[in-house]
Amino acid sequence: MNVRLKTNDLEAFWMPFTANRQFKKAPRMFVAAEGMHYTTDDGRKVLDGTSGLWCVNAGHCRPRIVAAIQSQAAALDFAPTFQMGHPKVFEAASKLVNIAPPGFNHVFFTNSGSESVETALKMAIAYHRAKGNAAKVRLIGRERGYHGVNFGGISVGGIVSNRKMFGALMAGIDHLRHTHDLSRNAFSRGEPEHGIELADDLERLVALHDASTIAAVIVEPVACSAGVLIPPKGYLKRLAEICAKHDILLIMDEVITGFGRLGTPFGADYFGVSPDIITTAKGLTNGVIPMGAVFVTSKIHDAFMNGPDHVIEFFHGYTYSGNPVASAAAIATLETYQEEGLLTRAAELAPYWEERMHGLSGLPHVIDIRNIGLIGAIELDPAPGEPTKRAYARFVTAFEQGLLVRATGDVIALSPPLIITKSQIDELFDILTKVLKTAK
Ligand code: PXG
Repeated sequence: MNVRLKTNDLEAFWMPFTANRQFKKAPRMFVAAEGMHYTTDDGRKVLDGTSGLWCVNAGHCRPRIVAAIQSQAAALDFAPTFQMGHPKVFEAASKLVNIAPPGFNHVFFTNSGSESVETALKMAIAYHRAKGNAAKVRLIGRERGYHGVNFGGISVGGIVSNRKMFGALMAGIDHLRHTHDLSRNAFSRGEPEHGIELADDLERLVALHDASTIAAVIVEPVACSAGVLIPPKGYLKRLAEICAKHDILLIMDEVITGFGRLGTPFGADYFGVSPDIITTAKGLTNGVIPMGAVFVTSKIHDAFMNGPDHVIEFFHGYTYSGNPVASAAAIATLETYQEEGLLTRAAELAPYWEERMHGLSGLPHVIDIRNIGLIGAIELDPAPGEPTKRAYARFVTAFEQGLLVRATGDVIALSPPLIITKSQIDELFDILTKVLKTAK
């Protein structure tokens, strides 16, 4: 396939999270994809080292998912889920509950990770109000956290560039410190040894604000967007214990860790932690159709189900919550995951992945390597006075050499589709080694 666009044709699309002027001078285009590979507009194959944007967990253009979308679009394109229903959305929710951690019996549908986060934050505040604790309204996030780009998400989030241009944000928010500590944990394999005590930050915030004013804590099990920050051993368990002690809900934002990324269906399974709410999106439909899902325990759900039958219990929802085509895509995606054992496959690959990841140590400018499940990150020493440039240059060189990686800050992040083979892992690291050796 050869679809070349002229530079002038690129003006209309204001690209998200992109240096638009730089990109449009030298665009990089994909025109097709299959399995582990993209095809570029000049006909080159590029190995997908990032599952698109952490979402194509089963690999590209999977026939079962394609067929499900095609037939659903032809049979029932749209049906409201406000005071109406259609079978696929109930089937999708039931299938999700079947793979969810114990106790997560209910699912609320959204269209993205950002919307899942907003939904979860609203649920948490409304839950406490329904229980008669109307003062529990504060939300606690964490420095370097990423919870999407809407106002609630950037307020609890802790990535400065995502916040500083956008005003005063939500009131009543505070943040835990982040857990990244290269001085103690550089080149850790899996969960780092040091930093469990950072969970006690929550006790500090409770002492400051009082638990009677705090609704929820939201954290990513692994903070991927900020450069793959892996929680120290025992950290999440301790955080969950402190939440439970103070009747503070724990929201785990599993938009990336959901659907097999760590080698278990969810990060909550991996870390043995029981949150109250889990936010997801991305892998839910294999990235093909926008859809998100918020999983809640019966404790949360049932707290809403107590007024008269005719009254709407939760004044919240999106036109496309549980859209039929998205629901069909989710069902086919879950069937693909199950048939191929993809929700646990990363556990089998993780030891090999870890070996190859740490084989990159000693290459120029590499100051840390970290890995968990089928996620990896290489942190580079920033170029003097020009942070982010080094990782970006390696991302461009890798693309030219036939590998898609993600550059965030001075970190190169990897998260290939869960169908990757050992020989493709070799190919990925062979290209990356060359790139790290030669890029300027
Ligand atoms: N929560 C988490 C934990 C995420 O990682 C979102 C919410 C927002 O999802 P939506 O669907 O609204 O984008 C995310 C998204 C990257 C990268 O390369 C990460 C995300 C999105 C795009 C790029 O780190 N995470």
